[in-house]
Amino acid sequence: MGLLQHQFSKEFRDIVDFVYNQHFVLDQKLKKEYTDYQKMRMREDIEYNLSFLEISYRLDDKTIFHEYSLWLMSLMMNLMPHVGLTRMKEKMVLHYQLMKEAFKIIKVYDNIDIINQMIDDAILSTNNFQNYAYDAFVTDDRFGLMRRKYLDYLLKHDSKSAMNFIMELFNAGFTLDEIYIDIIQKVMVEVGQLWHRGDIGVAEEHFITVATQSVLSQFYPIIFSTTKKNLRLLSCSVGNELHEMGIRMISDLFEYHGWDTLYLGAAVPKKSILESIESERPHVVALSVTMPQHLLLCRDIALEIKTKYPDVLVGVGGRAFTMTNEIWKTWNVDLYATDARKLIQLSEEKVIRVD
Ligand code: B12
Repeated sequence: MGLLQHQFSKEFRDIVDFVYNQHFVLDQKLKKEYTDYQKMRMREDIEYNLSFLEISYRLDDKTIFHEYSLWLMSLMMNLMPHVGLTRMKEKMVLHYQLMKEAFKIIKVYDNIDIINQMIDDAILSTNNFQNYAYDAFVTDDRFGLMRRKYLDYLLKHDSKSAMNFIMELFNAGFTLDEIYIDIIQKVMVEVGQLWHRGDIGVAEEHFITVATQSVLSQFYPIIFSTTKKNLRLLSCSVGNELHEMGIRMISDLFEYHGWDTLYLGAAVPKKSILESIESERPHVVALSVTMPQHLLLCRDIALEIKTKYPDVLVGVGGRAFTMTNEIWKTWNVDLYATDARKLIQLSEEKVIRVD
């Protein structure tokens, strides 16, 4: 999980230290058994778990930590099946109890009751955990077999056939929206689940991601040759988010549908986003978040854009929002959608009304 950099407050660091140290106090053997590397990974994991609790608290959305506790239990069972379900539940519950103890002793937030409720909810869902329900991958929609075929090529490391297959689909009349959303987006979600279940490793996940980016780039000559509508989109991922394929796909499909697009990638400072809005005057700004830790920054950026440029339509989306209790409804934003096709449709409806 080391890829996720999260800025904690000083007090939150103390919580991490407390939980980390208590694990060794409770299990004296661990100190001798664990290598320095294992200790470092353990600290990172504690930070990672607490970062979900922190963002859940700061956004006042309990769903984030609830969803995370289920995802985590499933991940742990896949990583360490030999531990067994009962023992794993005990370990996780102990971990949550240490968190509660830490918050009791170290004062971080005023409303400790909410923190306790969130941790109690995680304990409950851990104790009730049976199996993480995945969506069926090959469904009976007309793209199911195509997804299977594309993924199988990539799992066999045959990127050339994967590329040719996708191009053949386009030549056979499938639209770019269908190829991007009904095939590639769903394959990428499945890739994440394969990683989560322990069926493929990080290297495999990275290979498939890179190969898929090459597959998408084949379409650039087509995407950039469409007739333009004099509508502009500015898009980026928020914070130090490394997930940017979803928002890149959004930008590609807007361009394909006749918009002029400016895709800024990831890790763009708020100041630079605002400067780009000033110079480009886009009709729509799309902000993407995959890891919930970046939601707070997304809210701040969206708010500032709406304050300075009330006529610009601001859209938010990405996987992080599906882990919330529809949090975008409480923000001052204009658009939310779960895929690029819906966002294009909503944007075109709303832009016409504003112009
Ligand atoms: C590829 C991938 C990566 C790549 C990203 C490369 C890249 N260039 O983007 C790399 C290797 C960097 C990566 C890293 C990590 N990842 Co990762 N990753 C994925 C994976 C498999 C696919 C992401 C993707 O491209 N999806 C396809 C796109 C098309 O879908 P999308 O992003 O959702 O976008 C669509 C919609 O959401 C919507 N949308 C998106 N943005 C916007 C914006 C607006 C305005 C609107 C309206 C709509 C909208 O439209 C898009 C297109 O239709 C996902 C699995 C998943 N379920 O998504 C895991 C996943 C997101 N990763 C995960 C994790 C844990 C990590 C890591 C922490 C560890 C790891 N696995 O290596 C790090 C963290 C990195 C960081 N600091 O951010 C978890 C997150 C779980 C959680 N609890 O939140 C997932 C869900 C895997 C899993 N099933 O467990 N990852």
